[in-house]
Amino acid sequence: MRTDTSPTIYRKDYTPPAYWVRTVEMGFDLEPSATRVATRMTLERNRAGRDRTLTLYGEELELVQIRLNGKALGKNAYALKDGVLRIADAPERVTLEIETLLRPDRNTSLMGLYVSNGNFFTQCEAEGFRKITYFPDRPDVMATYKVMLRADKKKYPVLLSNGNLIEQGDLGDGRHYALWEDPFKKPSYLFALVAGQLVCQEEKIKLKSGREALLQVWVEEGNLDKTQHAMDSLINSIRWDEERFGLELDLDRFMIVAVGDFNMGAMENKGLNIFNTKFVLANPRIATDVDYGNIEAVVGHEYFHNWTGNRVTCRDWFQLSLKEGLTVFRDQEFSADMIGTDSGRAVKRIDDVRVLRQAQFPEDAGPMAHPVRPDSFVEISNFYTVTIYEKGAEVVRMYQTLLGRDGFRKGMDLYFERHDGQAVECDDFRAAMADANGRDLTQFERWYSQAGTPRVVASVAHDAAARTYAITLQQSCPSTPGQKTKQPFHIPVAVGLLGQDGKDLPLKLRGSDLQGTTVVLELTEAQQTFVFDGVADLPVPSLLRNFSAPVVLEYDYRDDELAFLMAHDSDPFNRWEAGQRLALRRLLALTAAVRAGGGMAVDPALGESLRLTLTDDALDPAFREIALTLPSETVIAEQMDVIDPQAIHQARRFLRHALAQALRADLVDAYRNNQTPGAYSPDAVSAGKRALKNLALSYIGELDDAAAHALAQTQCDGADNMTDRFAALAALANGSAPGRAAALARFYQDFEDEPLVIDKWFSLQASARTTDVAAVRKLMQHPAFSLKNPNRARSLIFSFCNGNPSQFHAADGSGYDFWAEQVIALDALNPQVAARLARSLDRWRKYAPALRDRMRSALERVAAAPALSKDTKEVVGKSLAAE
Ligand code: B3K
Ligand code: ZN
Repeated sequence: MRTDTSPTIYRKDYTPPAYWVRTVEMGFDLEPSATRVATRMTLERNRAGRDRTLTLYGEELELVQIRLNGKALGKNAYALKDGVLRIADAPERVTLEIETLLRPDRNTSLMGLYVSNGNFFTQCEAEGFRKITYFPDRPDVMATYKVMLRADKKKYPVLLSNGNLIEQGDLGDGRHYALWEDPFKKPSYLFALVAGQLVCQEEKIKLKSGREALLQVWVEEGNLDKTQHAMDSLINSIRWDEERFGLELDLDRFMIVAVGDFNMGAMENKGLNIFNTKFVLANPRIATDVDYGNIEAVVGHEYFHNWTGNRVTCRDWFQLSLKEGLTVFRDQEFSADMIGTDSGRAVKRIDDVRVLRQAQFPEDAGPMAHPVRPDSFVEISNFYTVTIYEKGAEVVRMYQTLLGRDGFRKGMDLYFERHDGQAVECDDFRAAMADANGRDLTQFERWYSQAGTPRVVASVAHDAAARTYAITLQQSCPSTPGQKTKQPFHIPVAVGLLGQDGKDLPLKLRGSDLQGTTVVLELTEAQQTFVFDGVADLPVPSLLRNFSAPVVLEYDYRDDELAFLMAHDSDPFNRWEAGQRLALRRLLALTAAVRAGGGMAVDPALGESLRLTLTDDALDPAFREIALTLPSETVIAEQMDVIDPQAIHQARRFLRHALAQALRADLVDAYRNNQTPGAYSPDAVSAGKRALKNLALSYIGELDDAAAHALAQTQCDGADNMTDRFAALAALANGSAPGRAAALARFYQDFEDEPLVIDKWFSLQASARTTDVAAVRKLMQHPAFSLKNPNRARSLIFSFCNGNPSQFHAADGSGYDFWAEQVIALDALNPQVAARLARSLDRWRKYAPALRDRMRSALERVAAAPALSKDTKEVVGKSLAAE
């Protein structure tokens, strides 16, 4: 139901439900154009409250009938307005029977029950269950479910829902049924059903307690050669949660189902996880090393939700990060442990921090900035953000940094001891961490309530005579919408000191018994000084080791100090960080030079430091790759008061070209020395070698000469795996090689039947340097393009708007016109996806006036579009409003 003024929902207005739902029984007669849903639920008045109004939510439903305690309710017996159905003065115990009629075939929003490639799927988080039946669709209402599915047996041979299969059989009329029961009570957002033509890979495993569990990965026919990695990842996830957190799978049966039309990555429905095919299907032919890593992470993430999210869930949607931040932290740790080595863990950490800086820092500085636990929203779907997920994970990580691994585990144990089977708040998690460790974490609450990225400015003073070294830390946090001033945060700042020989000094922090070569300083005031004793010679400080807090750490390093840290820091994160600081400095200077119309030049120092890293065989190839990757255009943009996308692009390209020239021989060596002959394996060591080899290829590609073209062409023609083939195609696509067009065409032909690879094909072209708006419009005419499929829309439109800044921000504003058109077109089909795209202009106020004005017009055009969803309206409204 669309109304003109969508209300803002406030956290402070939370009230417990007037009624609890105890049991839910549902019967589905599945037909694409008319699915009948009969629901019977038993409810009990909440004794804690005085409200006697039964409140149910429903959207886009045809209500066939509603019966209360056996009696049909006439239209006067309830009030139905704006998607809320209220029954006043209901009795203490209620049995409610509701029949609704749905049109899954017309459901393009992909929320509720929908059809994808002829099969039925559901998506209920956050508020999709109300598109299936009228229900108290809120996460604090938990019930047990029994679900009967009936459908044509030929068209829908497989019928799945949550929990255990109780019974199945024929109905005699060409239809069949399956009855499922979920023994665990759950909120409605974890309900799921799947019906259709699917096949599965299955495996039985023994759990730690000795119980047996059946694991299944369901896919469309023809995809069974792509499920092994997902299955392996699931088994590894189960083992890891048993080991690291003592948490066992609580079901006899655990299913993963892949679907090609899906709004996000995957969904943790109890016992029946539904996944975007992108995060299930893999074999060497179609998936890259990055895909393999993502699948492992997402399979882990959804599995880990079984405890953090499902067994203990959220009281209300403001607490979303309670399950998401915690579960992202858990999947990050899982992926790191799967690599196993210290340097592998560091590469994973760097990857995660890159995502944070690339996406979350800009969000925290823009119009949609919100605390990890927001205070208000219009549409909850807009709050599945990098702040809730990635910053939320950083907040959880800080507990571990402050309390240690064992202390963190104690906190987790207490959390489950107290709250298993409950719907709780972020504060409950913090209390468990504090109480289990006897720590006062009151101030730590500000990480949940205050938005914005804190800045920590460090300064140092060395007294050679007194042999002391003092580090002063000052913190501040910029204003964000609705939050002008901020209170100091409780920030763990891990530091080390490097002696002149490059080795860590043993640390003696005054007033503390902390020992070792890295100590965690706890910054709790606006300004604090920490003194180290016994420091005779001037050290180089290594600050915020392993990125111990999600802050911007400013310290006035000299170039030679950064080069020193790059070469010697024992903390691999900061070793990488030093290189990034140095490169960012050069990139900003070059950007300024472009803007001033002057010539660009780079001093050789950066190249020499990078050469040392590139050729240091003691370093893992994966680390060298990440160290040689320059800060992205978005990261550079965030450092500027006024963003000039063309200048940034030119500067970055110039630096890449200059480095390619300076390091050519070493890059060619790296290319040769990091081949991975033999059968493809996605393990971290092989993947690291491929990453470094392909980074070398991409740098060499900057030279755009015959030798570079030949190298890419040979790799493209001979590759036996997608990682190498795609890297080579990218190198060709970004240059002027004669074989460019033919390579793109052949790639399409070879993978025409693999939708996930065709997504890559679109995405590669969308972000190629020479692709302008006109070229994207042309690609939209390609028969394989469809706006309705979220993966496809993202692969072309999002990749262009978010991944090709210099073309998207064309001076004539054509990119913005295109953006507005696509947001409006998508909004009519799928508001969630449209609202994501709407965020591409978040930072419009930071651009030069000519671009800024054009962006504002485009935003206004979208805001004024008729029948706009509340999703998109909230995003563009906030963008235009914030100052
Ligand atoms: N919990 C789901 C996200 C649902 C998003 C709904 N708009 C996936 C996840 O975080 O695991
Ligand atoms: Zn999640």
